[in-house]
Amino acid sequence: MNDLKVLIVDDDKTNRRVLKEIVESMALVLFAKNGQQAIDKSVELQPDLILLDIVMPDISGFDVLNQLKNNPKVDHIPVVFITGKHENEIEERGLRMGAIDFITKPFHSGIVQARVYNHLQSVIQKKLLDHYAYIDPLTSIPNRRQFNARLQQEYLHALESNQILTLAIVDVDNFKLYNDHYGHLKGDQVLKQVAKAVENQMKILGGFVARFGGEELVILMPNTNAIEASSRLEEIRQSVESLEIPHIKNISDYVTVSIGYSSANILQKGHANTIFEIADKYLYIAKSNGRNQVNG
Ligand code: GH3
Ligand code: MG
Ligand code: MG
Ligand code: MG
Repeated sequence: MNDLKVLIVDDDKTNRRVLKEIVESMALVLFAKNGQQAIDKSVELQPDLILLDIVMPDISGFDVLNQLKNNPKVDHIPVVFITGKHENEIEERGLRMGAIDFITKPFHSGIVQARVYNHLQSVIQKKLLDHYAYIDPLTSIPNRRQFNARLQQEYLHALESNQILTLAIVDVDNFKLYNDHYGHLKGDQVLKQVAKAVENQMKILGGFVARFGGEELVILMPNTNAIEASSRLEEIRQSVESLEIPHIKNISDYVTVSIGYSSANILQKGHANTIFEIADKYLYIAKSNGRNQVNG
């Protein structure tokens, strides 16, 4: 639980200190002294829960919540109002705006601690669900669901900024023969090693990698043209072969991959799926031309 972060937003120093004492056994405590700081720190530090005062000298807590709910980077972060305001209308307004709880001052420390604890339990559950929803269980890299979301995001970004987006499909060569000869459990180990190698290379080269399904990985490289893509993907291809995983049924002595890619100036294209289809076509050509190669 120690990797949880709670942002305490209050213009009053004493309030900040009292809340810190309540929260610090459960999470790392971050502070904001005013509304603008609350917004900036939420975006920058991505807290797991925000305890938000309402009356502050610059922006009110309501306006802070409104801005958080209108920013996709932070709209998911649960917010609890902690305030001296007691009117039912104000509590109703806060909850209707999307706050998950409303605590009035003066408060009882034990009750606040129990409430924060319960909210943090929900955060932990959600993180677990997100992990199951978006991470491939075999390779521990992002899965196809996460890739689909990322593709839409990168496609829109490329469109707005008039940049070239490269999409590549990486497919293990003669993998059915590998399984037939070495067994599926050994095959699983190979997929893990290949995924890790490609992911490590992408960390260096810049880009996003996911398991698309089966023995296929998919790569997104924002702001990358065909020439840059070609040399980076060649490095990826080599990094897999240089793992030197024996594969006596392959065209090389080792496990290899074929890669098809498409570097699209997608302003001219209608749909994100088009660049996937083009990459797939080049992958097919890489296979027909003898495998263990990059084609785009
Ligand atoms: P090519 O070089 O043309 O890509 O041939 P290939 O044998 O790799 O391609 P094919 O599509 O015929 O077979 C893919 C194989 O990948 C078949 C399937 O058993 C294997 N595979 C898919 N997912 C997994 C997995 O999670 N674990 C293991 N061990 N094998 C898998
Ligand atoms: Mg205040
Ligand atoms: Mg395949
Ligand atoms: Mg294959």
